[in-house]
Amino acid sequence: TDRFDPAASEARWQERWEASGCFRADSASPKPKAYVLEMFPYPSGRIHMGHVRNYTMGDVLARFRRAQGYEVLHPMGWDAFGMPAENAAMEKKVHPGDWTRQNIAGMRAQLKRLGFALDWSRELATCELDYYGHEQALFLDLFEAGLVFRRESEVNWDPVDMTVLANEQVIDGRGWRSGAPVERRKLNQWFLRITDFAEELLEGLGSLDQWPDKVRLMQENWIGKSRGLQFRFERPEGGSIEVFTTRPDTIFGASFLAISPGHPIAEALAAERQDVADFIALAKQGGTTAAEIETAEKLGFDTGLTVTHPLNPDWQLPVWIANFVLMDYGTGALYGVPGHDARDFEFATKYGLPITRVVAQGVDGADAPLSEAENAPGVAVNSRFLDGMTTDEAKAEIIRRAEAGGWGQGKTQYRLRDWGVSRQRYWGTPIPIIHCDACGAVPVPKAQLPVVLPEDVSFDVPGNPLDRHSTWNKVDCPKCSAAARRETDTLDTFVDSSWYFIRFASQPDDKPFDRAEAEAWLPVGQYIGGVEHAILHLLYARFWTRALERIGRLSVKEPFKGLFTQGMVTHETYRAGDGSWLSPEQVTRNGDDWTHIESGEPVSTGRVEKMSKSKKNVVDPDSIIERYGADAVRWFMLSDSPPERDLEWSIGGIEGASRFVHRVWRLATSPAQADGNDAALTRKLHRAIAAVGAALESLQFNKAVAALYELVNAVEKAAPSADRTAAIRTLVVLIAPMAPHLAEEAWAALGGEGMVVDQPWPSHDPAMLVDEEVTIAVQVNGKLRHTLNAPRGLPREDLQGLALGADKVAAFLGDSAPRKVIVVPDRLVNIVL
Ligand code: ANZ
Ligand code: ZN
Repeated sequence: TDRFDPAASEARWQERWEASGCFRADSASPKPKAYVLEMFPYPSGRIHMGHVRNYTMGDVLARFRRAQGYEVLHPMGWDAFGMPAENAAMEKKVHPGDWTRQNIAGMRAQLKRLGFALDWSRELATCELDYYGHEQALFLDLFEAGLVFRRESEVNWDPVDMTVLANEQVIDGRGWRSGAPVERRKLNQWFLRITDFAEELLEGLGSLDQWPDKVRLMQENWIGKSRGLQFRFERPEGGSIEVFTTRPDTIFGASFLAISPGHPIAEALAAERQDVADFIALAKQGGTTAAEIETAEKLGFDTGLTVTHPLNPDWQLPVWIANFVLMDYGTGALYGVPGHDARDFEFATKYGLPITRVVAQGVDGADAPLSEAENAPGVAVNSRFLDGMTTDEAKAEIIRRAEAGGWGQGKTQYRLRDWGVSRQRYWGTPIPIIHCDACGAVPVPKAQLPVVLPEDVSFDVPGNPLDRHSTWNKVDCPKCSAAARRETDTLDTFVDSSWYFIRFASQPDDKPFDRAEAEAWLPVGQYIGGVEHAILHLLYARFWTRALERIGRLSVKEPFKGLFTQGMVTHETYRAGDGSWLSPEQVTRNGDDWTHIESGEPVSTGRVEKMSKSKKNVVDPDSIIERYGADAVRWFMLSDSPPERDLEWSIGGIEGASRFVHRVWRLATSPAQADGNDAALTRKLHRAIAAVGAALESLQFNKAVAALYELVNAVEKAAPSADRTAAIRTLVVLIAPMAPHLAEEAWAALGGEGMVVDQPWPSHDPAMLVDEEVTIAVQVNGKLRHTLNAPRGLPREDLQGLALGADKVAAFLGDSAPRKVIVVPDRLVNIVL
């Protein structure tokens, strides 16, 4: 056995772990608990390197915690509902369920080949009845508690395919299949009242000290708390228009009023005037995401209406309808201040509306020209009684006057919107509601749950197959028994991922979770995933947990105690002469140049980018595992970069990792038995134990790897001794979280008892960490004249003797005896002449 054979060894140990049940989490265990979780994957088809990196990190931590004596919960499942399965159904004529379950089977096998320490007995898939049925029950709990409501809201509508589109199906404002410009359309949809939790979700961020600051900041911005003023502009013909502003200090810079195309005044006008109706239709084109609305070209329509400025009865402002004003934010209307708001500036420039400076960086800046909107705070100018006040003072002054004058009210506003959870799609959790003409929207009685998603659906025409199902959507009203209609919207898949970590912790058949069991594990101690989920998923999961807490189902407020967001796996990109992308397998290197294997043509190399199918710069984990083994892949994933940074995939890197695996194997199998001690090596071993432990504790996997490299170097160099043999055994335990198969095989080769996976984490002797030697500064009359090395803890008299005896010092002394010698042990000897 001089060569380690990953293929044979890995399969063997994976089977043994499975047979021993060692990764099963026992909720009733008296041991302290550790819940390690990586964001569960969407079963898109195959595991990619990003998954491998993410799950390897979690796995190392899970194995480390286990060795430390924790009862570890480290589960895996599938975020299995969602659009791609329906797209596959439309394109490949395969049922979304079949497509999804096949993908799960394939990806599960891939994960198993990587040897992850997962409790597969708790595996779940959100598309299965024993998950989404419980989700329906939770939805009804929230419904009863008043946290669910229905409201008209805008969706993306494809006018050619006659279907609602998900945001990701809108590409540059057009339907992904029809290519037709997307319109906004109003539909009745279900919402969760996340805005009720805005303040506590914001405050809760303060307690999440094991989260990256940047993620907390992103959530804070998303919640977007701001203090502002809501106030009325009176209309000369009677009535008024309410606006919300966060910059009341700019009130004298107002140039126009803008209302949303969905504003009641706009709709009333449209009912009478065709030109208004036409404009509104135009303004509603384009997607519904805030980002799209923000970047779309500004469009306006002058209604001819005017309003009166609240602080000057002689000042009339024109009322425009503008496409950038959202209906569901503030009051759906704003007053435009082009001098100090970028959107207003663009709008005013386009339509020739006045632009006035009302904020400057000093009172003498009142006349400085404006070449763009300046939104920085400063002092008020051109603003009558506000002139000279700071922005904050001026804000407070206007709010005070508005409240005193009864024309406005100071208001705290959150940018956070209620969470629209309705999706007009098939492959999702059916919303358990029944619509009755007489009784309205009636929740499905819990005894009638689950509402099972029908299997017999067709995807030959666009739209939601549930709408055109011949029987499924026809039901009797649970209240009055009249013929009624089932809700055909399904839940946003973010609902599915908002509580899967609870279901992992406890999965009884008859309810979503057992409270005591769930609380034994929660909160998740360490959550690991991509930063792309920094806002939505993490915020929704925090909300869902708090909602359950509020309705008395759980006493946990924050679901994820620690959060870690790992970097991406990147790879160089390659392009053929015609500009098309080439995959790494299609190219070969000669010297500094690359060629296309098939055509022999030269290839240009592009930037190092995240591995993605579109750029073809992906490396498939399977072929790499095949070639180098799982441990080498795991080792490489951990070694080259700090885990929060991007990791560039390279053949050199994986080959280096593979060589290392074999080096460790040779150490473990080289039978250099000998007696005798090696104090220096033992000292290095203890340092490595401490360093690896500290690195894993703080998720600095690359540092753990570096410490292990050092230790392996030291062991290789050391002469055979009993200490060396012992060091190799400990090394194997230290390496086990990262390269578990190698560790097991080596452990067995060393005659270790049982499996490495059951070995406790080694402890180090703190005394061994201290340097044996210290450097002593020798001063003569306070000036540094010499340094010498001495054993740590050498008594004063000995140090003094060493210093005085040194040749260099003797030269300074000459014949005279020192007047005084000051000794600071382990640090300094000062000789005063
Ligand atoms: C006047 C003003 C002057 C504004 C200025 C900004 C800068 P945040 O801070 O994100 O909460 N606004 C109000 N309602 C809106 C709506 N329904 N759709 C789009 N924009 C709307 O945004 C608050 C600001 O966004 C408000 O303050 C308002 O413009 C605009 F120098 O009022 B501001
Ligand atoms: Zn009824």
